[in-house]
Amino acid sequence: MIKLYGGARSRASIVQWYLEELELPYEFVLLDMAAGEHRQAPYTDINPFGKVPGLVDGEVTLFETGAILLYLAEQYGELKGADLATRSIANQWILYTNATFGPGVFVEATRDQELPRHMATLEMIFAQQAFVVGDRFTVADAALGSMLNYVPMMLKQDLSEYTATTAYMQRIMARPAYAKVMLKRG
Ligand SMILES: N[C@@H](CCC(=O)N[C@@H](CS)C(=O)NCC(=O)O)C(=O)O
Repeated sequence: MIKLYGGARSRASIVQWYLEELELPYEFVLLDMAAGEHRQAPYTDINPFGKVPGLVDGEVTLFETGAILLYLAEQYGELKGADLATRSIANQWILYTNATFGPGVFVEATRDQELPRHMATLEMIFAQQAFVVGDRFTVADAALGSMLNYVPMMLKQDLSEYTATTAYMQRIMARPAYAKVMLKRG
């Protein structure tokens, strides 16, 4: 069975949400991050950098949220058997989220400049389509949708002027798998 390693409040939730979307059986291995369990063996056999999430599926051992999402989509999800162009577009959005949007928006020093730039472009995209890659939910939404919803939640940024994007964020939040994993707090 797939084993997902994470902390109580960590990016492992993004992977867990996508596992729920795919309706895959999995075990969530909760690491005691306050006690530093993620920085010690045996977890460092999965991620030698001591960060979560990590995933083990049979012979496959992975770390990095984006790499894990892409693996799951290709192995079990909508990218199974997809052509190179389709897989590359998913990869593009996952990399955009984690390498461009995330660092630009979540780093305080660049936020004021970067957030409006990203939001203006995303607004044009979501004014035309319901999801990141068209009219249906894909792994690209697991990556970008989770990160976008973190913006008001964690950074207390008001995104209400971006009406098409906030409607997209609501669509993401209304998904049963998202609610089950991401909104179960307290
Ligand atoms: N780019 C990595 C970031 C991983 C990361 O920074 N994870 C955090 C939790 S959200 C972590 O493990 N922090 C603990 C630490 O750095 O000691 C990914 O998306 O997997």
